[in-house]
Amino acid sequence: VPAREQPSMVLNHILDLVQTNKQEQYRVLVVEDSRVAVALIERTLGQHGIDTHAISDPGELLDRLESYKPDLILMDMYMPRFDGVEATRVLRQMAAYGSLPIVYLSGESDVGMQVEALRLGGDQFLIKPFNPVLLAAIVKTKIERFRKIQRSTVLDGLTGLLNHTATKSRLNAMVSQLQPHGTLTVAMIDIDYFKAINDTYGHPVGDQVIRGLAWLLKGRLRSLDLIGRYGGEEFLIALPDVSPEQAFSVIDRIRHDFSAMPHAHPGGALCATFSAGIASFPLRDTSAGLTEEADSVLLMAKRMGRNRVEQ
Ligand code: GH3
Ligand code: MG
Ligand code: MG
Ligand code: MG
Ligand code: MG
Repeated sequence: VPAREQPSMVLNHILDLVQTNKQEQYRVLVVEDSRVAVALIERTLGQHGIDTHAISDPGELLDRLESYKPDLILMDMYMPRFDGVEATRVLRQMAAYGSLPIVYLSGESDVGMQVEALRLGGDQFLIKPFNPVLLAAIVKTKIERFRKIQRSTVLDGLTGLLNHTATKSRLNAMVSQLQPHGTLTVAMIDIDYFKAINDTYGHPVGDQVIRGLAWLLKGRLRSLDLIGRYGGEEFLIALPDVSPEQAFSVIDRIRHDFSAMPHAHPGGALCATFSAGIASFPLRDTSAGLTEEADSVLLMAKRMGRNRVEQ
């Protein structure tokens, strides 16, 4: 198992999958040495709009998994320089590929061997020559389910934003990718007197307020900005490539517009406000440092009366 694998890399890999998968074609990595089989598989899956990439060299497997980010592997068992079952066993020990669908497609007709191959990590066993309709159906349904599960591990159900863990992981990645002269501003946003909104209007209305702020943030920030639901009514955002002053004015405008946004409740509509604390790189140069600073500045904004952005 390669040493390069770390927990945050795994999560970022899933995040990449989720983000790139939005409208993207399904991708199948075909591990197969027979050119004829590869051509047949590519034609069959291609007819269903599924993209394929074929390899037959074990040395290529990990790099191709990282660069191609497949949704499924179609794995041959016997190749001159490649043992498909052994490769599957190794992949299953890596957190990033622990749940990636792996379907064997092999001429092996011995049930004992098939069972052993499944026991070592495969999801399904298909025998050559394959039935094209069945192959396409299995690939499609497995990928559909895989993408759904991937999304649910990084996205928050109420808002569709990144969840707490995914937010931290993405922030880590953003900080580690910063150039020496790069800029990054982190803001911690917390809705004011939210408990009172829940107590007065009920939890479902509180939920609507949270969704309203998420919707506003999504609409106002760029696709390269990080927006995460950090806690119940707390959001963390990170804006790269803008000065702290520019970031401040963007967030303060959002604060202003949120305070004027009506949220419906059974008896009419209410308005809510938020407070935010801002911290910038390179004044703080780690994701933990940025988060802590933004948090303590947020506390200051609360103490200074709420409905304000401080830095
Ligand atoms: P402050 O202005 O100091 O931030 O006061 P506050 O009342 O907003 O702060 P506090 O942290 O005391 O309250 C947050 C509340 O948010 C407590 C919790 O019940 C509620 N909450 C957390 N998650 C959710 C959620 O998903 N939906 C709803 N409706 N409420 C939530
Ligand atoms: Mg291709
Ligand atoms: Mg073979
Ligand atoms: Mg709070
Ligand atoms: Mg609050």
